[in-house]
This record gives sequence, C-alpha cells and structure tokens, in this order.
Amino acid sequence: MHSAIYLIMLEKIESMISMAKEIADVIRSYPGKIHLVSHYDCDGITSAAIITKALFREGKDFRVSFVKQLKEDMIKGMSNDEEKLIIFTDLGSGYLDVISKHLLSEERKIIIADHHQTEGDDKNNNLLHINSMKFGMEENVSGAGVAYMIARSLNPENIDLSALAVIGAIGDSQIGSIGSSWGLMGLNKEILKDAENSKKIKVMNGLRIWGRYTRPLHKALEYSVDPYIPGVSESESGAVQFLQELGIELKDEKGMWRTLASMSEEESKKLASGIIKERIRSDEENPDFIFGDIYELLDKNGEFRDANEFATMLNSCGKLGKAYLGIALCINDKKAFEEVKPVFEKYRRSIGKALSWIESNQKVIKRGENVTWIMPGNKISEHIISNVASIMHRSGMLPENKPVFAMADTENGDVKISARASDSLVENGMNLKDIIREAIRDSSGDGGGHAGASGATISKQDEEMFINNIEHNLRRYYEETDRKPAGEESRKEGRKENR
Ligand SMILES: [Mn+2]
Repeated sequence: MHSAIYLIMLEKIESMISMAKEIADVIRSYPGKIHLVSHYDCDGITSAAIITKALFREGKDFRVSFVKQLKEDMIKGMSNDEEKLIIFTDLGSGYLDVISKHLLSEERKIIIADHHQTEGDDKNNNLLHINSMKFGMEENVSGAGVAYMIARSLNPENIDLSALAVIGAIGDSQIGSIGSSWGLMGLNKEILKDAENSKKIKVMNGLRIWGRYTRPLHKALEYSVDPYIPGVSESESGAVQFLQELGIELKDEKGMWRTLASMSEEESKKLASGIIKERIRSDEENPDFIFGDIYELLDKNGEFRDANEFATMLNSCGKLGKAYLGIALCINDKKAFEEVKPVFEKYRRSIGKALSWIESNQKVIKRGENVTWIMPGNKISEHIISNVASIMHRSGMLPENKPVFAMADTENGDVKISARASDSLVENGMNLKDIIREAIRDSSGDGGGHAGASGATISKQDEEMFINNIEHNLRRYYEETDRKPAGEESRKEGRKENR
C-alpha cells in the first residue's frame, strides 16, 4: 500500500517523464554536433557526466562547457557557434528570456534541464524546458536528477547512470532529516532505487559522520559538529581520549591511521553508544539522532567509495577549474583517480586556511541584531566562501538563531554572497532564497538556491544596499512572524511555552 502523497508524487514524475521523452526524441533525431553547457559544481558535473555518457551511447558528436554562472554576453556569443542544438543542465531556467532573445531561431533548438527557480517565458516550440518545479516538485530533485530523466528516456541502458544523479543530489545538500534518521527523499529516493537495482549503490545505515574513508578516526570525530559530540567535537585530544576510553585502536597493525569505514561492526556499535552517552550526559537535544543513510558507490574504491565524500571531490574539481576531471571521475577514467588527489588536497587546505584566517581575524565577523555577517573582503576566495559559510554556520561558534551571511569579493569586482539558516529557522518559515531575491530585486544582482542555503552575486557598488535590505527584510520577517532572534536562554524558554 502506498500513501496518497506517494501516489501524487508518482503522478508528477509521470508528467515529467513524458516531457523527458519528448526531449529524448529531439536529441535522438538531431544529426549534428551538440553543445552541452553545465554548472561547475558537483550537481552540474554529474548532470554533464550523465548527458555525456548518454550522448556517447547514442553515437552523437558533442562538446561540453562548464560555467560558474550564465551571463548575457556569454549567451549572446553562443549565437555564433556551429552547434544548432544546445543543452543546458543544472542552469538556464533563470535565464529563459536572455536565452530566447539571443539563441532561439528557426534552425536552432535549446534544451534546458534544471531544478532552479524559473525566470521568464518558455513558450516557444524550439525551447524545450524541463524543470522539476514546473511539475510541482520544489525540492528533492537535483539538476542531475532531471538530466537522468532525459538519459533514461533515451535508452533503458542508462539506468546505470542513476548513481550519478544520486551523487548530484548529495552534492546539492539534498540529504535531509527523515524523523530520527537522515537520507534522500522524494524523486531522489526513486532514483536511488534505480541505482540500487543496477548494483551501483549500496545503502546502509550508520553513523552520520563525514570522512568515513578519507579521515583518520579521531579527526572525523573531532570535525563532527552535526551531530555534536560534547568534549570530542572540536577537540583533537578529546577525540583521541574518547576512542581510547572505548578501547578502539587509532592505528592498524601497519601503524596507519584507521578510518570509520575500517571499524568492525562491534566497534561501530561501541562508538555509537559512546557518542549517545556523551550526548545524553550534556543534555543534547535528541541524543540518539546520530544515524543516517550511507551511500556506497559499488564501482569505486578507497576514498572514492563514499558518495558523500565523492560529491565533495567533484565540488573541489569544479571550484578549482577542473570540472572536466570531475566528469572523468564520474565515468571511472583510471588516470583521473590519481590526478584528483592533489586537487582535493589543495581544496581542503584552502578551506582550512580560510577558517584559521577567520579565527585570527575575528573582526570580520559582524554580529548584527538579526543576522551574523562574515565579511572577509578579498581575503577568502569566492570559490570557497560557500564552504566557509556552511562550516562556520555548523561550527557552534555563531548564534544558531540567526542566519549567517558570508561575503567575498570576486575576481571580476563583484561580491559573492552565501547564506545559511538552521533547520529550525527554516521550519519556522524562514526562506533565505526569497529574502535574498527581494534584497537584490532593484539591482543587477543574481541569486538563487533554497530556503536554508542560498547565494547571490551582486556588484560591489550594491553591497551596502544589499546589507541594508537584508537587515530590513529580516527585521520585518521577525516582526511579522513575531519570532525575535532572541538569545540562547530565551530560545529555550520559548520552546517550553510552546509545549
Ligand atoms: Mn544543482
């Protein structure tokens, strides 16, 4: 028996599939060279890898481009290209008017496969716009998921590309809480079933701690801020001592650091109950909410086996200008696995450096009444400002009851903004995407994302206006919803009142 909600979802998926079939027909019958344009992050890379592999299977001639974001001159420039079929993945929906203006013509067809907010009109026979939101799916669909729908319609063999769509969704932070556990939901979960059926992914339940294959055990615990382990999180010596008390060896017989993935079942249980005990002892909320789905990529090994960590690697490729290397990893190109190691290392180091820079330059953290700003100017790269925002937001160092906005100057004189809000703020109705969109409405800026994680790029001259608008919009939000961003203590009191 399926619930009504499940059946409604299946109906939405059905109508999306019929659109995907229409697009597949266009691709199949197109004889010339195709240009595939995708976003440069993990979701965009997996989207491109899915379409690449599918086009390859159809014997098509094509080339791939990655962009950080679409720009009008870039789109205009494409009107001179030889390709008369252009496919956009994980982007494009926000630029329908610009794309129509410069690229639509009698002899050119445009396919846009996206899951971001739509801006503009898509009514044109030569514009095939497939966006999950159009079919009533606001979340739990990635750009790679939409791309997978097309690939699946092209050829049933492409069911083996479902794992890439799962990785895209994970890279886009679409794993969320389901009751006391964590995992993928909605369409993502349906695609996950394809990945399990095609023996590409194995789902297990385990400790929800990052770095199962890539971090020494004690480091994985030290860096875990969600779930938080009192006395262990953010303390290396605390983590080492904790493991010793549990009788879990830090190194193997060869003297190498052990990882979470190397632990026996018995050790995993010991560790889990140890963590729960610590969380009970210091009155953490939901002390046993430390488990979630773990997705193992069955065609990959070692540090590439955990889907979560693999997604991070793809993001690092994109952000360091090596999105092509990401595609190579997705299609299991042997050389790529060696080539990516220094790239990933460099990425991790640059994030680490950025965080310690903030630690010794605390004045860039500006604690406003309604929002916490992190303003490092040009001291932190635009490419990692969103990572910095996420990590700082989860670190427990900033007030949880206000959103975090991090801003970095970009190479071409703009300002990149990355904002994060906690689950409880989002559950209470805060929507950062809307708040940002409203704040940039009167400027040339460009923004998008989701309720709890959103971003924008604005010109430097609009920076002050943006800050004022955000402060204003949030003040109004708190007034309207009567939810003051009060301190920790009063927040707990508020909760009691609600009971
Ligand atoms: Mn995406």
